Amino acid sequence: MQRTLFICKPDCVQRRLVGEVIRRFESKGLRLVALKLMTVSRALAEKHYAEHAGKPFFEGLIQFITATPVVVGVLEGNEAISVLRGLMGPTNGAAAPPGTIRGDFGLSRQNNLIHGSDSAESAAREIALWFTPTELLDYQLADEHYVSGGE
Ligand code: IDP
Repeated sequence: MQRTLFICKPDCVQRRLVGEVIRRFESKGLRLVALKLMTVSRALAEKHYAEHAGKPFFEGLIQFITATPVVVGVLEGNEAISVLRGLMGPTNGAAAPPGTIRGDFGLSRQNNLIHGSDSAESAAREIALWFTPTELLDYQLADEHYVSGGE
């Protein structure tokens, strides 16, 4: 079992696509272990995107992510990190394949609806950045055995 962080970015919230995006996570079999609606401070945004500091798109990205609320959450499941990345699609919405969130709903590189951790190290760092340990809930779903069990 892995945990991964996702963010429904401001464009996702503004376009009322949060329900559609979370529906895809649930349909796939991922389990929500944390979820909240919040406005992102500049300090948090800069920490979250620290690896991009200094890049030409960095300031625009910080402005974008702090402008209006986001929905941020943690998902758990078998290979949750790569499963979420697959559901998202590649960064540029214009190039993302149909069937992915970015491929189905956008044409932008920056306003690409969704963030998902890209490695186990990023997931651990990002979950600790956005959530306190008590906000991460431990529970089972009734269909877990059918969704993730077997070979
Ligand atoms: P990812 O979200 O697909 O993992 P990263 O390369 O980690 O992509 O970039 C983080 C975020 O920065 C992207 O999701 C996107 O919002 C923004 N971004 C990345 N590259 C560009 C760009 O060339 N122009 C504008 N924004 C960009």
